Amino acid sequence: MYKLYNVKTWGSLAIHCLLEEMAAPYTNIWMTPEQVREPEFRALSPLGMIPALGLADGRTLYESAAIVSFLVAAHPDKRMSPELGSPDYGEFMSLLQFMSTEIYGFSSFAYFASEHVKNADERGALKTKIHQQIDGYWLMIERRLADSGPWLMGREFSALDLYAFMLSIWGAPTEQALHAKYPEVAKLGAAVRARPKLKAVLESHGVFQTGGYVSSDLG
Ligand SMILES: N[C@@H](CCC(=O)N[C@@H](CS)C(=O)NCC(=O)O)C(=O)O
Repeated sequence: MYKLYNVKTWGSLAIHCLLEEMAAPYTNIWMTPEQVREPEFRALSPLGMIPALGLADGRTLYESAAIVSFLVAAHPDKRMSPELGSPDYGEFMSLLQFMSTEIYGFSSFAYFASEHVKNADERGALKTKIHQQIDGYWLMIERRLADSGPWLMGREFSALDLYAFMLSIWGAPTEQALHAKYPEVAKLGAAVRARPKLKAVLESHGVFQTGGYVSSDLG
């Protein structure tokens, strides 16, 4: 039985969706942002970040891409990735790492921009630059979906689509603005929301409807 350390709309959303899609046994542990920042949580997961996944033997995994990679490999019968070790799996891993390092990484950098600058003007300039970078990454995803969709791995739905969906709800300035610019990304979002196993999870995070995510970013 896994333990999912979960904060509504945070990086645990994709893992929460994946566990539900796979019908894997897990205990869901809702946390507040304040609890995540307590030393007790850091004792469990040294990164002190969400998502974290507790394993049956007491260890805790962190880093969203690593958790996704672990889960798809631990439950290959659920077919949430291409066959392990196949060329398609290599491509799956490239996309997963790209989304995690570049889109998630830069999104976090934008979120915490005020920690890296001296004043509001600098913060605005930094965020503009970061969002231009992220926009280029969404263009890559849009083109891939247009060329070989409807899913990121073509005709086969996979964990990548859940991960991309999570990133898209954080779209800047809003999810709707991202959809207006990238119609294939909008279609992916609608297709993920239409998956019967995900309705309750998405409702529990308040993101079953487009635009349900409300950023606590200071701007
Ligand atoms: N590289 C990490 C990033 C995780 C991350 O940035 N998580 C954020 C929430 S989306 C977090 O836990 N922030 C801690 C905080 O705000 O105190 C991953 O992919 O898991």
